[in-house]
Amino acid sequence: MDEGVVIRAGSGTCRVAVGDEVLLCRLRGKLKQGRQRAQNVVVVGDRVRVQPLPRESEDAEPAGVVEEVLERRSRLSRQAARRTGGHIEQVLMANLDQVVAVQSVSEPAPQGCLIDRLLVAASRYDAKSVLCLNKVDLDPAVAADPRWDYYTSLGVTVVRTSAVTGEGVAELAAQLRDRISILLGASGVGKSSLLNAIQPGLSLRTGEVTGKTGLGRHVTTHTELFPLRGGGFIADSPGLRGFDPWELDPEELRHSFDDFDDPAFECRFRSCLHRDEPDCGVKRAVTLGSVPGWRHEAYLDILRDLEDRQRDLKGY
Ligand SMILES: Nc1nc2c(ncn2[C@@H]2O[C@H](COP(=O)(O)OP(=O)(O)OP(=O)(O)O)[C@@H](O)[C@H]2O)c(=O)[nH]1
Ligand SMILES: [Mg+2]
Ligand SMILES: [Zn+2]
Repeated sequence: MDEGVVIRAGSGTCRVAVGDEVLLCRLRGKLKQGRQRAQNVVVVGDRVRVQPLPRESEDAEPAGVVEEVLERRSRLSRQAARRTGGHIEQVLMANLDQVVAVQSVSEPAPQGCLIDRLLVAASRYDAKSVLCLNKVDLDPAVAADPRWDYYTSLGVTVVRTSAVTGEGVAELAAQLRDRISILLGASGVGKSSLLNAIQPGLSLRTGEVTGKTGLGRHVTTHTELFPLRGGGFIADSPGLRGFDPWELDPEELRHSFDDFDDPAFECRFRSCLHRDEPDCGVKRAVTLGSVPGWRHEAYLDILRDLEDRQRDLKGY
């Protein structure tokens, strides 16, 4: 039996890279049983044992059967959207080292706190994080906003890129080398374009951003993992509409905002959620300017969602 890496997963089938070959595989029936929902049995990045099937003809696609999914050393999960089932873990990728949160400076313009949500998820799963600010050619002033450098102080690597001019692309490629990463961000921010720039020949499909709404068209429809020539793997993914980290409670959320740690020592209540409580050190830090207001807003936004969800679960 061969060991390989899942580079693309569908329902009941997946593509597995075994050495230089890619096998179209179905899953052994017993794998689909158990408590786990079918969509999470095998995800991109999973290491699997595969039984190759005999070739039916010379030009038939190599095929096999996934017999076993090896234990995941890490994963990145979110809460499935309500319309697809509510309180269900959706594993986006397994065995990753790094999350690259991609945001364009314009077209689409930075939206709310998606970046902060992705960084929370990365820290929740102990993945390294990179913030890639793309399309810097379109609006150098937004690209230069010190807000982005604030993330550097949180331990995030910030890279400014343009898939069109090539600016910063080598720097991004250097961050990906020898690591297993996933590109995440809204539709149209340029994830696939960046991969095409990093590795010409991938020829991933990209799409215009709609003029009227300024939103992407959800061109990429599957998460797919690609080996990088310089070493490492990178996954491209479909544009996100939002991101709810899986199984995060308010307590953990506070701890994933590292910049709140110091000011939180000054909160009157140890259990302070930095919202309506009196004598809150974090709110004071916002007033004094040492924590930016938008970080506090992002935190409150995620907190509100977590609490809404907990309320839904309890059924009131
Ligand atoms: N000006 C400029 N345009 C870019 C840049 N990067 C990408 N684009 C354009 O932005 C549009 C969307 O790019 P895609 O690469 O398809 O975006 P995506 O993030 O993969 O989008 P989804 O697959 O829908 O999630 C395309 O028209 C690209 O040509 C950039 O750095 N500068
Ligand atoms: Mg894409
Ligand atoms: Zn507080």
